[in-house]
Amino acid sequence: MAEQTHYRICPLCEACCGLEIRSEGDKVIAIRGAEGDAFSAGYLCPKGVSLKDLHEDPDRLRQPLIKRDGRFVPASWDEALAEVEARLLPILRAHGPDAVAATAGNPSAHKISLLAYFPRLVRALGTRNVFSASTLDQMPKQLSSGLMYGHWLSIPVPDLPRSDLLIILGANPMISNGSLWTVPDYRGKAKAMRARGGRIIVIDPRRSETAAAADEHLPIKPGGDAFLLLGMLHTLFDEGLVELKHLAAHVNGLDELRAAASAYAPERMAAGCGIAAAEQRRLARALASTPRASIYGRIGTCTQRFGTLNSWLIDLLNILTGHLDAEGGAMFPKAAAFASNTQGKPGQGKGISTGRRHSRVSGAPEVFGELPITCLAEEIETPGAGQVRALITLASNPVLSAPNGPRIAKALDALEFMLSLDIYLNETSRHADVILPGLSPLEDLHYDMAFPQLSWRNHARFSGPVFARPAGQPEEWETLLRLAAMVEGKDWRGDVGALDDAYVAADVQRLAGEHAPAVLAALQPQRGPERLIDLALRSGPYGDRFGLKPDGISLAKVKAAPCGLDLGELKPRIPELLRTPSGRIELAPAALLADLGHVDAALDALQSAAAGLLLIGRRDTRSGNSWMHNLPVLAKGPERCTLLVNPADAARLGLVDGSQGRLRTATGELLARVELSAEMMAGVVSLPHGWGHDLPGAQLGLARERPGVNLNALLDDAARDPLSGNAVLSGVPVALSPA
Ligand SMILES: Nc1nc2c(c(=O)[nH]1)N[C@H]1C(S)=C(S)[C@@H](COP(=O)(O)OP(=O)(O)OC[C@H]3O[C@@H](n4cnc5c(=O)[nH]c(N)nc54)[C@H](O)[C@@H]3O)O[C@H]1N2
Ligand SMILES: Nc1nc2c(c(=O)[nH]1)N[C@H]1C(S)=C(S)[C@@H](COP(=O)(O)OP(=O)(O)OC[C@H]3O[C@@H](n4cnc5c(=O)[nH]c(N)nc54)[C@H](O)[C@@H]3O)O[C@H]1N2
Ligand code: SF4
Ligand SMILES: [Mo]
Repeated sequence: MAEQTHYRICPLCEACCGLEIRSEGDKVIAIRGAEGDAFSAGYLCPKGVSLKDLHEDPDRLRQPLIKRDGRFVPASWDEALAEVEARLLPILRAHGPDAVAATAGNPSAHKISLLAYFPRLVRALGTRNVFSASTLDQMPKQLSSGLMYGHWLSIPVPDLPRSDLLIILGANPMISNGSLWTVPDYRGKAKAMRARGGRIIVIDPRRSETAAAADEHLPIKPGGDAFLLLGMLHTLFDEGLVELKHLAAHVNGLDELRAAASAYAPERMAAGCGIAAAEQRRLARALASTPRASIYGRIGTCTQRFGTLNSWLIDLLNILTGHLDAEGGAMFPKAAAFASNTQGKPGQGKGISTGRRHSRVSGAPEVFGELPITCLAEEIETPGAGQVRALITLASNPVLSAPNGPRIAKALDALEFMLSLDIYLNETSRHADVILPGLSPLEDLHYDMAFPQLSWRNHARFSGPVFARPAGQPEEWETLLRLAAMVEGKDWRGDVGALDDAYVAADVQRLAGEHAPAVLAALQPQRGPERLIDLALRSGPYGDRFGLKPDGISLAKVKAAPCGLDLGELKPRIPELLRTPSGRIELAPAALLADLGHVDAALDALQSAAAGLLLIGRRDTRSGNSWMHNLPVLAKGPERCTLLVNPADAARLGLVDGSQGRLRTATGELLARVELSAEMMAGVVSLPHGWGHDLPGAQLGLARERPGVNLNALLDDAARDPLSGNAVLSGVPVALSPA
């Protein structure tokens, strides 16, 4: 059989690497980075290689499963969907839309089939009980960005290739490959930047791989970032370092901000962050005095009580030093498709709002159309009108990935019906009544909707499937559309293309008004995601406008470049990007100023708290959240689910390397293998998340051999950033003793 070469974008993390995949018949022969890729230029990590193992994994589901008398049995697609209809619709009819909850997990952000079509199902359901991994991750940054710039995905990224100073907080791109910053080969780019004299400073409780490869590492008390950032903000005003430069005409609220900042002298903040006042001032001065510089914070700064404040303060530091929207600073990408900050009237908009609904039990406000995923269990457990009785999970494994996973597992068993769209029978989907499998990534087409909005360089890339999907197995968008139609009482068994036509016609009508018929005709005969991509590209900022701009791009043009189209380096976008009602950057949103009022109380509480250990997480190159531990190429090598303990702490507690340590919090208790590590700041221990694969009923043969333990069994699901609803996953007090 002839060997074939395919170019394919990796869907496994935010780096979005272009891969070169060689195949023979239905076998993968080799996977490597595509040297000619317009965006990632040959980079890949071991997870990219694992796409072969994922494709071949015997545990990966290829057929729907229905639970009968407590056991899963294989079913046809028709049988499985009919089962959903028979069990889900009566619940909806009897108890109303809020009785059905839906949760979308991390892979949903990486698959257009899921990201574009999940909202169709959610709208059809009409439920307020929508949850996602966003409230375990980046919701604070989305909220602060929305409040400041007017849209949830207007998030600036460091312009590393032209930068001379980058300060990183709470991110480890050397291992994570970047987050809210699509930057394949961070390692190479950082090395090149330093080789030409640039400097990188990393602020992290652990001397992470990124810190080890930087010019400086400053350990910070977990959860202490708000204090450091406020100390730096204070310094900028106090020392007359504020220089808005090109942004001067585009900001609101500078006076309110100056007044608010005056209370946070670095000397007072030092106790909260563990970083001396002189160091806080030095960091602020370095940022202000380096012409091309930025500060970037990621998940470590979001998964805290003050996640939204941190996210805001980071952008404020960039703005007040004139580094936002400036070359070498923090810049806004301009995506070719799907970016709300390229749609509508440039420079002004409706802004964002939160709290249009609230969760029933805790009263948590809706943010970006969702409720905090840490509210899921209580919404199932608590009786009364609006109680959640059925759940649809989409690529979501909250039993391992959300705080108090064991409570969630128990709650799932109390549901009247649960449907999982997942590719594994795992810790969460084992609770389902029906599982509908997705495709292997190699059987799916790929276009990133979200990540070009966060990319180090503008680009557009598409990849088609490497292999044909198995006969009879639908693409996931088709399944989602059938489910949406089912819920809406339409004929869901018929032609899925016709269902798609109806949804798209409504979208195009909104977008194009009187031109809708012509636009729809121009998109023929495409269907599904390809039609959405073509529509978005052609009507987007580089698009051909359906012929009005003949040099512009379309899906056909992107497809004609199998290694992608480069759309150039990042360019300044203010004021065009702004979508606030004022048409300015809001420096001092009222909700954020109000939350500042809680910082003092937190500082007092910190000072009176007994000095104990604080628990943080970590990521590993050969792991991807909770679901890649069943792939041989990633599972090999040393045990990864270990508890990193500073040697001095270990000695004090009587723990030796390799021994079992007992971790205890108010929420749970577990045993973890201790690994002594001088990387850890004294008083801080680290356990990775996404482990605990020994739960009964899951079908993950390899992962079960070395299951690890579930960090989230220790974390309190009541601990949230009240503004964004984001879970607190870092800096959690924990007791540790020899087992
Ligand atoms: N303590 C702690 N907890 C954390 C974190 C942390 O740092 N510390 N990180 C958080 C973060 S940032 C995130 S994003 C979440 C992630 O947590 P989740 O959103 O739960 O996502 P994953 O753990 O990646 O699990 C993905 C699920 O999707 C399934 N899946 C994979 N591919 C497909 C597909 O193509 N189709 C379908 N239908 N299903 C698929 C997998 O089998 C798995 O069940 O975890 C969070 N949890
Ligand atoms: N290999 C691999 N790559 C991944 C993933 C994976 O599981 N494995 N997951 C993907 C996902 S879903 C995401 S969201 C991204 C996340 O990507 P990153 O944001 O880069 O996340 P981490 O690698 O967890 O790095 C977070 C850092 O924050 C530090 N930290 C913890 N608490 C604090 C604190 O209070 N303050 C400060 N300043 N630092 C703190 C931790 O020590 C850690 O070094 O990674 C993605 N990439
Ligand atoms: S860094 Fe690895 S997992 Fe992420 S996109 Fe690239 S190859 Fe895939
Ligand atoms: Mo994430």
